[in-house]
Amino acid sequence: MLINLNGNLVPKEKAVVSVFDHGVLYGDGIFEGIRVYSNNVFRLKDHIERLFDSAKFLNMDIGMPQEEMVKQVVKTVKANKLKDGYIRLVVTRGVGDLGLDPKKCTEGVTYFIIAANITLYPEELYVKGMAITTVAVRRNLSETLEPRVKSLNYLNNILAKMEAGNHGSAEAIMINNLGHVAEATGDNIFYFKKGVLYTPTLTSGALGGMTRRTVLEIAKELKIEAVETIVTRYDLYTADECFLTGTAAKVIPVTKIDGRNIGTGIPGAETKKIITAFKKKTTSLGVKVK
Ligand code: PXG
Repeated sequence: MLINLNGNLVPKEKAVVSVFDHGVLYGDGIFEGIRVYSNNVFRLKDHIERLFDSAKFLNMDIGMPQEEMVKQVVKTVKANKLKDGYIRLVVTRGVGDLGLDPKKCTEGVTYFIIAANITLYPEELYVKGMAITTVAVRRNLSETLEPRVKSLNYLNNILAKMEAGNHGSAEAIMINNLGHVAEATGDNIFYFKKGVLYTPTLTSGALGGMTRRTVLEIAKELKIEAVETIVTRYDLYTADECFLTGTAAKVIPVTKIDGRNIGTGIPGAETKKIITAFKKKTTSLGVKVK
């Protein structure tokens, strides 16, 4: 496996970062998780745009234009001959000194790109649907750490995931300080009610997911009414169908929430339509690497 470390392809063993890197010391950094489907890097340019927006929020200069980062990703995928898989792109503030002042990072950002694989949930859950639970840990607030920034601070989500695990659940639904549903720990959430598709607004505390965006585009194409709105647990419990979306998760049906069956307790017909349409898009929308 070859890792792209600051533009150089190096073997896995040599791909190391300094203990004085502020990504390690303070979580001062950002990342993207991107999938490759049949030699197509899905929505690559959109992922890089989101990365640069995260950097902008953190006032971090990535030191290259977006097009160059696209090329670095393509280079890494080609070097690893990755036809289907998962890309992890990380950018940190770079090597500094002790003390959290980012001005100490005078050498510029550190970046690395891993082209490998990922499995989030067991395959059987895609067929029978998953049971998930709401948790006590709240989603980050935009007043503290803006949840739309895909930063290296995922403790909030990790605590939520652990809490779900303690309840025997594979995934958590995260609620914000107002009691509104935000998203899952690494996935956005959608539900169907009387043929209309709903998902929480980004200001509820959701990441602007690429899979979420794709599903909203699919809804438009299939002439399904889709609404971004405030969602509470009531809406989820009384939904006809529910599913999660994410790069790692893809589109996965949810059939039980907090012990309540969603609809009839099996993956819904509308959800299956979305999954079929999503699969088609994964190989057409993006940057080809062959
Ligand atoms: N919300 C959060 C908090 C995320 O981290 C999503 C939603 C879905 O966004 P995309 O753009 O992927 O549709 C994410 C993405 C992992 C992993 O290692 C997590 C994500 C992506 C890839 C891998 O668990 N989260």
